[in-house]
Amino acid sequence: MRGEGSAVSAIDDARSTVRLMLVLVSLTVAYPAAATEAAVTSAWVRPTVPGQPVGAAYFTITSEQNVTLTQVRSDAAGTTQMHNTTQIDGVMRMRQLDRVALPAGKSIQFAPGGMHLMLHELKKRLQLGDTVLLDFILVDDAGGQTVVQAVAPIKATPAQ
Ligand SMILES: [Cu+2]
Repeated sequence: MRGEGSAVSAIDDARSTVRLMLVLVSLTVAYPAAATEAAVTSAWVRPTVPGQPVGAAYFTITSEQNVTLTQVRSDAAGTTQMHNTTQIDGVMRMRQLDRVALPAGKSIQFAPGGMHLMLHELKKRLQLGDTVLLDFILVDDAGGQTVVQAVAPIKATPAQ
């Protein structure tokens, strides 16, 4: 009987664990209500010449919370990669970044010569005067995801 009793309470425990998990799941689903506030400024994209398969985008992003930038998608590109330009033994190299930390309140710059977004599998030629959409995927410490969208004009230089 004793064994039976503990088996029953084990089932009860399992049930309450499931119930607790369901509560946690609904909290996670409800989480986007407390979305991350982030601002993207000075976004721009380099024009491409006909046949050029790869483009580059630049921007400044500032988040009000500590978040991680895990991806930037674009309507103009099949795939994208965040890169950093580094100089090793006098040779410029590009290194892919899986994630970029955005500490609260700190402006993080993607600019020529440093971090940049590579636009691969371009769907069209990037022409001066057109715009490109960029979707920034931000993940907070609790795993909550926010997407911030920015419109990036196609320009030859950022000041133009
Ligand atoms: Cu690159």
